[in-house]
Amino acid sequence: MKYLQPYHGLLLIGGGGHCRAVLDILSMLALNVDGIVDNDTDLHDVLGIPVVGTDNDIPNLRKKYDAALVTIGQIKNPNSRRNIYRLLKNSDYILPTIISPLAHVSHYAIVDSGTVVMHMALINSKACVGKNCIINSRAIIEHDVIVGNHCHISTGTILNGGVHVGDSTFIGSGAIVREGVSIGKECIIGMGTIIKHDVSDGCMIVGYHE
Ligand code: JB2
Repeated sequence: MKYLQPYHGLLLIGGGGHCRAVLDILSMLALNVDGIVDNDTDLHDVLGIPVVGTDNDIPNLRKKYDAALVTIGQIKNPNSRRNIYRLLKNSDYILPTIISPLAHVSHYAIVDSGTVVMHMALINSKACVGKNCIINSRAIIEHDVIVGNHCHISTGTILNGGVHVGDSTFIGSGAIVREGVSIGKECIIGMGTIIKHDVSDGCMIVGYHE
């Protein structure tokens, strides 16, 4: 089945591994991608989709493409994703919300624009996820969780009920956050970390946070 595409021309910004994973979701949704923007001028196509320019071309490409999505991944530094998101907004692109058909997003949850919810992720009732986030494969965002803008909740992470995550925070694969805990903005939580207590803005935590 082809979903109704509510815009003409979709660009993906960043043509690496994360982009290829997003392309898999878009193909399941039967949504066309019309071009990739990547700063690597040696990259000519991604899974058959042409690279049509670099970031310098983004404002001009708006004449041809209505919508765009940031598909640069994010491990330790949110800056590229955040800057490109702002450039896209300032250039007047539509930033769609993309939800894998293999994910479950509660009817009572909110997921904001430019965010991708990847295969097998769960976003439960009354959860709220901000703009330009990656909710990666098999992440669990439980009821009443709030995730800010520009966050990457990585593969298999568990955010239990009522957890708050500030803007631009990265939470690595398989991390588990106790219910009700608040994690500040611009934090880096390493892969597999168990978080039992609140974390202040800008902290990097790896291992076990008692
Ligand atoms: O500022 C940029 C920019 N920075 C890197 N603008 C544009 N337009 N493109 C940029 N890129 C491009 O993103 C690189 O040239 C490269 O093609 C791509 C990054 O690819 P890579 O495969 O190294 O990483 P990724 O960001 O797609 O994926 C990371 O994050 C995902 C969430 C990986 O760590 C994955 O394993 C992870 N699943």
